Amino acid sequence: MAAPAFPDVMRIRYEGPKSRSSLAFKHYSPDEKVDGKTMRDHLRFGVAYWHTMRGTGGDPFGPGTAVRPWDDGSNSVANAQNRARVAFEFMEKLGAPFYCFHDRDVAPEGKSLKESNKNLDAIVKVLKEEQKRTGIKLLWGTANLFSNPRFVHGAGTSCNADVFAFAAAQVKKAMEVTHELGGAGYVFWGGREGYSTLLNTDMKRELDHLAKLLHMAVDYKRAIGFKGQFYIEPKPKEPTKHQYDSDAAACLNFLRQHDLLGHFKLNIETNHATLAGHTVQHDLETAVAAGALGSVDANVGDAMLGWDTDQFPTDIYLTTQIMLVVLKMGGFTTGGLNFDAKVRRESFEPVDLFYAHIGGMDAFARGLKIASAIRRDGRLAEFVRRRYASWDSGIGAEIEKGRMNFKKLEACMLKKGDAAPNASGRQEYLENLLNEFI
Ligand code: XUL
Ligand code: CO
Repeated sequence: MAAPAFPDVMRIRYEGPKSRSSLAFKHYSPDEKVDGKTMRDHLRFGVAYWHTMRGTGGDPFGPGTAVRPWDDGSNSVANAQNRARVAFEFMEKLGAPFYCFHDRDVAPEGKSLKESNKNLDAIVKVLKEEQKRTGIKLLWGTANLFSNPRFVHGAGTSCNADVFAFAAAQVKKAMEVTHELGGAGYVFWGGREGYSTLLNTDMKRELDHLAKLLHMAVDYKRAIGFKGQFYIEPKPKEPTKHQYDSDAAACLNFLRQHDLLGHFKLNIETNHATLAGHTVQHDLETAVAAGALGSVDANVGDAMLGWDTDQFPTDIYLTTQIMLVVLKMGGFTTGGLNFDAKVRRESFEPVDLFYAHIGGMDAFARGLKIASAIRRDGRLAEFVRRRYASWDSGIGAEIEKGRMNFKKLEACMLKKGDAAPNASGRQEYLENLLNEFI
């Protein structure tokens, strides 16, 4: 048994709002029930392996700053195996029930696909042992189809058919290991599936190819008996100028057009929605309306910066609004709240990883409790219900039932002379109402 990587950190416990300990939960009390379900089961927190275990703090202006004493800095399988054990020490001490990874986060890429697959198997063996030892589960797996230079023109949308084939092989393997580890889901994030200039791009052909890749994944899922949920994760920009999966609506349209909608749900990430010019609630609601909200990548951007800063969410207003949508849809089934977030470059010590996750978990615990209280109170839902009351009877109900047409509606209005007066939208009143609970 190796020496602990976080010797000074004990298991993070719930100490309540009065606690002054920085390494304790003030609000996340995993066994406490909210609306008949434990907070653990409501929130289904996941740790993102790529940020937490592989993030270095590097940026375009300077190298990484992160101090990670357990990491020997090499690309060896032994180092990756050790890192996997450290990941589980971290998650066990934190009390995170889930984690998520890309194939290339957990295992080094080899000189050939064969060697990469072998490396991955060697790490999956450790992940499996550690899952068994700790009870921590895999929320979702995915393949990194964007870092290696071969994916310079994309993966499923590459102009190079060989690259498409390589991507398919990589997804196949990543699906197999996700299945082997009992993953509850598998994510497809677009990576470099987009373009920088239309001058060199056959957009229709690229999109058709992407659909082909996803259909092959659906077929292979059936072939190996993988029962986890497939997700698409929308993002509008970064790394390419125009990402095909730019937002929830674009993803849903793509899935519908290519007859894939029944096989996929969406994994909505806060900072991706905001980069698309939406609030995260907008993209969550868009997904829910299509019966396709699967999971959430929990993070937040910076209002001052126009890129994917992947910060830990600490804003109670935000977490409340996310949890209002999640509760409205009846909670997560296969999905959860995966912290696709990283500590700042200036927060380079190992203990900062704990502070970051504790903050995110407490913020969501509060969001959950507040959202639940708002729902129990009922005034917000009642306001919205009443706002649409004209659709519950009379002309509105007839339209909804499909019993109306232009001629009948014209006759109605000719008789009535004008529409009934409108009522106030009461935005300020509703904002005050929300603040009563926050
Ligand atoms: C990139 C991003 C990815 C996906 C998984 O912005 O969010 O890490 O979550 O590939
Ligand atoms: Co993400």
